[in-house]
Amino acid sequence: MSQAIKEAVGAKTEVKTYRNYIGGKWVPSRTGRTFESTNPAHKAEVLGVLQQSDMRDVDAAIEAASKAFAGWRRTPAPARGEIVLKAGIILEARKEELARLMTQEMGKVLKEARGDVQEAIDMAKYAAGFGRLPHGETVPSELRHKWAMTVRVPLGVVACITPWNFPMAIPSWKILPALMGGNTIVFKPASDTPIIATKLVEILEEAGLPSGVLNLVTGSGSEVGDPLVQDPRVAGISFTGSTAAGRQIAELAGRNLKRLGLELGGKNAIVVLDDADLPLAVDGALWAAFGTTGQRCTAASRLIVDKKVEKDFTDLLQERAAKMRVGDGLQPDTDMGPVINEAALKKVHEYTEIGKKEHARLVHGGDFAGDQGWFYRPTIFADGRKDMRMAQEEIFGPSTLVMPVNGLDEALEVANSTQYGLSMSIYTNDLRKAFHAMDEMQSGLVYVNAPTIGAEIQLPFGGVKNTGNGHREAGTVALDEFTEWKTIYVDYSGRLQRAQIDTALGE
Ligand code: UN1
Repeated sequence: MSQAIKEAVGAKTEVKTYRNYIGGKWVPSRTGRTFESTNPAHKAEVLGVLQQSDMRDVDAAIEAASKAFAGWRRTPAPARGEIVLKAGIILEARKEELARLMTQEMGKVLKEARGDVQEAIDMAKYAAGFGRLPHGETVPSELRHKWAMTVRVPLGVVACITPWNFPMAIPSWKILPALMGGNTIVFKPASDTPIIATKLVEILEEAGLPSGVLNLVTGSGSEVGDPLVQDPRVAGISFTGSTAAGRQIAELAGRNLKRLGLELGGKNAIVVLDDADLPLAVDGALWAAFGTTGQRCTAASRLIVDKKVEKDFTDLLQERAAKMRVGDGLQPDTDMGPVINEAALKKVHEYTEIGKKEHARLVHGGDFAGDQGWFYRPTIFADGRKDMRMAQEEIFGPSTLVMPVNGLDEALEVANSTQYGLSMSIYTNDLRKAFHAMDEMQSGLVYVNAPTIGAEIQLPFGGVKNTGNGHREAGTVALDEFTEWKTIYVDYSGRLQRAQIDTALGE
């Protein structure tokens, strides 16, 4: 029964309280304080009560993770993989239930929530296989009777700090490879989506993860995140969120020379050349700008279009946006759900005001869409220029800017004109232009004739410039963020052999 129906029939609503998971036990916070998780499509609907933790809970979680480390590090990687695979199988069996919960807690439409859970299932199946892959190299030594090789070793206790926009997929990109690398974890999920994060932890527990290997602490960035990243017992941090928060974490982590993987903001662009398949480009732009209500770090908030086709493109896009239904993502006819919370709604609208002041031309939307939830209309501005704030700053909502250009060179120059570099795409049927763009686009992901969103887990994910710090998640390199290399030499000659000095040619 939905909250609305319960209220209508006067039924008493039972709201579940969720706890932290520390050392294999579900425990309340030492603060005695709690916070609520609500449904962004029905502001009044409380989905659950969560622990408002502080540094004491963080301390207990780090302690538990530190204690569990020796046992987990020594657990053979194939055995670690069995647990991760089992978690994937449980996720698969519970996909629909988890997707529905995700739509309620995060707001994305149901088919996208299914995709989010699917991304975690894919990651579990993929990461489980790491347990049986080579984890180093053997390399010839310069000297006789000597072996040289490398092995991956875990970092130790790692902190996984995750955002609300992919509340199942992104934690799985971090937690599962970190586990496969032999690390133990303190997981701090975003406070907008703590229930779905709790479900992921429950599933890993059910799959057989030993006590203390994964610990969950819910609460704010200042009370949980800050002490977590500053604690000297935490060897590595993996964070996805805003560039401002990432910069702060990097400063704190830098003082202690911690391993740090950052996945930060984006201002992604779709380039549409005059020879492009225009309806295809419009399909892509609509999906990349308004899918997940524009709340993907890969969302296309800039549409850089050749002047020769810009009017047709914009008209078509406007027509399509006008048909989009905004509402509760559980309703099958909803095309776009709410934004995550009131602050996000205000921010999106603030950028509408900024766009108008900067004389961008409002083509569609620019207004709220009902007050039951945090709804905003799909918003399109045109006549964009690269010096506009709308063209430079991440909005993280359903707002996009059409930017007219003359030809490929100007398109690429505009595309590369921000501090970010996560995802870019080009629509063209000219092979030479496509390859030129692939070479020149300053971004971690490049798509040809496809939108900026929709990365697959078997390839590396991450960005350049201020989008990150050089790390990549997922793909064959997923373990790089969570392991160190150990180089081992074994000399069985029985005598002192000096590298670079003794020649191996003689006996
Ligand atoms: C994000 O928005 O932070 O490529 C991740 C995509 C998704 C992941 C997005 N697979 O759009």
